[in-house]
Amino acid sequence: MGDKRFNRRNFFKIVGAAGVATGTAALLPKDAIFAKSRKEGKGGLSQEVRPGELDDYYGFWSGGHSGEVRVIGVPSMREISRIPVFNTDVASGWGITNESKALLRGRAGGDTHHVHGSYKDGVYDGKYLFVNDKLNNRMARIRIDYMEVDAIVDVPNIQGAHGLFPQRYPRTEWVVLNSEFQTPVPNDASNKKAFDNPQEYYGMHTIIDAEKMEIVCQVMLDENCDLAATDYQGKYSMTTSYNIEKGVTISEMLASDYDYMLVFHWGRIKKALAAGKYRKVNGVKVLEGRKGRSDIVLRIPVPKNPHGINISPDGKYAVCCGKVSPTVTVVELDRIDLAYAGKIKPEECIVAQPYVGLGPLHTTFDGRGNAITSLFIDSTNVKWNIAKAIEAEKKGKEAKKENPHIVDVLDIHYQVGHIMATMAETREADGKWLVSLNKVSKDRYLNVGPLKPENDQLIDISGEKLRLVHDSPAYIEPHDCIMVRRDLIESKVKHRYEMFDHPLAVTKSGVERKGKKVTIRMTANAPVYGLQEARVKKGDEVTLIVTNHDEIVDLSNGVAISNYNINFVIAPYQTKSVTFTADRPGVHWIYCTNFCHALHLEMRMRLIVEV
Ligand code: CUK
Ligand code: CA
Repeated sequence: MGDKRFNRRNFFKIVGAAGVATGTAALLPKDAIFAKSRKEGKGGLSQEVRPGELDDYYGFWSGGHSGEVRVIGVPSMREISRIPVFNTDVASGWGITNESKALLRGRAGGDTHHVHGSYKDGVYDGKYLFVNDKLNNRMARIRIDYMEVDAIVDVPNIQGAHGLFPQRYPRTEWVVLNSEFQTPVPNDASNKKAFDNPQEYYGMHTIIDAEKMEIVCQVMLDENCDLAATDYQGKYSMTTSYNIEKGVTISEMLASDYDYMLVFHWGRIKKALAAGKYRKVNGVKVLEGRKGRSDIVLRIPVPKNPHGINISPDGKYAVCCGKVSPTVTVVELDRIDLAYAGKIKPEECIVAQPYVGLGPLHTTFDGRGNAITSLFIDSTNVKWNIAKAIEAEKKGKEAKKENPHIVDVLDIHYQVGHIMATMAETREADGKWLVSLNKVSKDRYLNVGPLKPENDQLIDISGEKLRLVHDSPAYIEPHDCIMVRRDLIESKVKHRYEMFDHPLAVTKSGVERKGKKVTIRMTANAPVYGLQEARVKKGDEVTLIVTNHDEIVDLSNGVAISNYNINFVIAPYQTKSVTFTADRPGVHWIYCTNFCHALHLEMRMRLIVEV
């Protein structure tokens, strides 16, 4: 149990008793953390995480049109935290502070679908998460040490920024981001001739530098790009395309009997860039990738309107989900070299096309040669064996009829989109847990009105059969997730900020006026701010900068300005700032919103706005 004096509850008692003086925090060790690892149950996987125990995996969930990312403990399925990304979050102040506004550049709102981590040698390196914004066409990077967004790159020339995947090998230098919607290029008044001519709409496969968060280039296509993947060799990225027709209505998008899996040749992309074979559109290098005009894209025909694409953890196969076809297409990645060399036809890269059921959307892997595919229409997860599917394909029609590849089918509740197994997008897929991100929960929870939660179901995949263990409600609407072994993340995550990484970190409180611009600098040490009052004049442009000087783990302060709709939280050693116009005269209390101390309620000061 450790020293009882040092847990958080007792900390409040001690500090409360010690009085209001600042610096009482120093009585406590800086990193008093006593939670324990979870004990594994007997006879299969146990989901139980007892009080005081920690989960085995960090789950990173996209938040869909909430615009955020969520951190879920697996297997408990407890929501541990939310990382605001493209949204406004009034609890933390994301979208309210100057720091977050600078990153959002005036657009707080988003639609996050795919969260993926940075890699080294095919396994997460614990440095970054990347996430797309389908709404405003950008990509954010979250630094894992603070679990906070540190960069957002706006991507011109695309719409429906959707499939996203980082380079897996040798390390993440590039991240690819797809445009699901074709548009004119450029898409502005200069090109209005194209508005009514969808044949002049194009898709883009965008490549982003993961460290610099700048666009490396875009590959222009006639097709749209839906989901994305990268191989385990650093040679190719892939996407599925469901609108090779350039349709603008559903029936037009379904007109062709087939669509494509597109494969992008990174070596040739680098060569084309070095040779200057691009044109610049909106400041971005655009490479020619259209059919018949370029050798950097390979088109593998797949049944019409495919959706997910996932790479098996052994790096051998890409699995493309049929969506409107009840099959998945298995592509052997070694054959892609041959197809690029012109030795085989693109369709000869396909080594199996097994039946899985109705509405296959996404596939994940257990690391033991099995794949698990989500079936939206059937509302099932189907487990199937990759080798058996390939073998049956070789033997022919009769062998395929028996569906020898299918291992198990599990009913889920209901209408599943993505599924993901623990570590499945890495070389170290461990085949323990599967999460089925179901779009519809219907009757699985207490009725909360017409708008119901999603239903994330936890499934034990350690045995032959898929075993449903837990239902977990999720607010609208996660699309995808990854589950990362705790040891790869935990040691990277910090308990406090580096105070002076923020150029405006405050060490001395005070008010400074330059004309109509007023800067209020103050420290926060629970339960006091560094100032008791600040006086400004009506109409002043006021910048408030606050630094939390408490080093105690988990001792965060809030800063809220009454009637000014300003509210944010500062974690240990963090600095945040806001700028506002003092347009409401009077006495306005600035108070701490984040419970910090026995005298938390007294942690307040006056902002006096004089006329
Ligand atoms: S998509 Cu939503 S269920 Cu954005 Cu990965 Cu398939
Ligand atoms: Ca189509």
